[in-house]
Amino acid sequence: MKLYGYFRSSAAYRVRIALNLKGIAFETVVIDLRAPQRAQDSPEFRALNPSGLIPVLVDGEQVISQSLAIIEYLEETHPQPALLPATPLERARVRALALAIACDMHPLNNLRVLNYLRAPLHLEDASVNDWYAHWIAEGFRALEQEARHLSGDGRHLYGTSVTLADVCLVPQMANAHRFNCDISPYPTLRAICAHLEALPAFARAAPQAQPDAH
Ligand SMILES: N[C@@H](CCC(=O)N[C@@H](CS)C(=O)NCC(=O)O)C(=O)O
Repeated sequence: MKLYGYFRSSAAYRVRIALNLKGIAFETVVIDLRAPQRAQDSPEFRALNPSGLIPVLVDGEQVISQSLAIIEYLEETHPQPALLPATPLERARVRALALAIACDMHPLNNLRVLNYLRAPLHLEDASVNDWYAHWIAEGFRALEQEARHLSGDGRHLYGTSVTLADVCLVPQMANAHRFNCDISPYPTLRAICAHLEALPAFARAAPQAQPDAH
């Protein structure tokens, strides 16, 4: 399998974690999102994914976009270890946590959104950083409440084993660190991430562990 990604892409980070957890070998194709490269805008990459977003997984002849769709594909093709629980209700709870991050938080702070705030809308860096921190705080405040009820051991966002929710949480926390957001109000989320980040599958997927980070 080939994963089109970039060390700083938190959506690609989710997929790297899932691939590692499931023990699936993959090759990374680096799509450098930074100007002036902006490889996401190249005709070759747009032919693969017209939205110009990473990650993209290529499995044989098949091209799959959207990190959560990719992870659900991996879950169905490589069921063990399971990232979704056994019952429909539990699966809905885990997906709700994952979607709270992937749909309600992450898109608001994506690179192209920040670039739009800076260029056409002329926002200063300080205002863009406030925007970033605001949406992190909105999302994490709610997730901290959820985690207090749903974590079974203070080491996982849901229950007592690694799920799709954890796969989304750790990269989002990395984004919060990168943009110097105040994460002191979220002790439960911080404890969960501290545990997860030390697991080999998460550690190998971390941005700083990727060859393109250097
Ligand atoms: N919903 C998509 C989001 C993908 C996404 O936003 N990727 C970012 C990197 S984390 C990207 O490619 N940004 C390029 C840009 O903003 O120009 C997913 O989960 O895969």
